[in-house]
Amino acid sequence: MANSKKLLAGTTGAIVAAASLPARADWSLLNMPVGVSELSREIYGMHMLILWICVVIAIFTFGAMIYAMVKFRKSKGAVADMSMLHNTKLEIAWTIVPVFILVGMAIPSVDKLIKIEDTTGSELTIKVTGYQWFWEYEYLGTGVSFYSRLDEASNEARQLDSGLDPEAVDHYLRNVDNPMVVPTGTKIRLLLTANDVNHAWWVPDFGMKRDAIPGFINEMWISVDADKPGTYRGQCAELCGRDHGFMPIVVVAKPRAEFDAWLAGEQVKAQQASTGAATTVRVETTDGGESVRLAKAE
Ligand SMILES: [Cu+2]
Repeated sequence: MANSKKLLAGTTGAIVAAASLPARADWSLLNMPVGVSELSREIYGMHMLILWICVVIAIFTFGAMIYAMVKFRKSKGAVADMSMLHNTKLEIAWTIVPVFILVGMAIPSVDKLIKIEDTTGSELTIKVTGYQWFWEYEYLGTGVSFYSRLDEASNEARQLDSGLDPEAVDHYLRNVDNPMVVPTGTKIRLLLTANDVNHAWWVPDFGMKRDAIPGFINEMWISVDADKPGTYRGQCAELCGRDHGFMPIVVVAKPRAEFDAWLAGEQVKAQQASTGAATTVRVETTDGGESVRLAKAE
């Protein structure tokens, strides 16, 4: 009797503790974010629809199972009903019903998959290359490209025996030196590849994650809502080596006009860098071929 009282007290304590959790925990972290694009909202909606279908199925099947185990237990003298064995009608029913459920789930998800793959109508293409352990963003056709690495403050604080408090670093391990900049309200195609090992480009607020594989070009597209400019953060999502955890992704979404001004500024910088630092010279090689070298401008 004392034992069952202890058990009751323990269980009650656990329930009370669990009930007080919402005050402390951020429950939104348990789920994927709704995101900031039409595509991310659709993916979220699909995810919730499937989740609730699974919840209903789970309640129904576990409910039936628990009910049967309690109601027809041996100690109550229950005897197996053999008419349920090899019951053709029942077997057809429990084959057909799941087929309908699965087809019902497949139709809306195929619709989303087609949308995810459809990069037509994109106004800007950015080639994203993963390296051990940073990213390169190349705005195709504009001459603008740059590397994006872990920011200096995080990098210093992460060193062993740095003596620095990571808690004091703004967006510790989630900040970069040069963020990717995109215009809002614009469909942007991303071409993903890698230069060494597999990486994966993932920004949860865009609802999308895709592998960056050496020798392959993967496509995806993003489009940030016109009314949601801001800074969105992500990470490499493919275990890519020692510093996998130190190659974050930061995307700054700016209104179109601001983005155009930023891009024009970057183009000027790129032009100055290419004319000021080096010029390309072609050199005849002894076997009749040609090699390209960079030489310092005079
Ligand atoms: Cu990586």
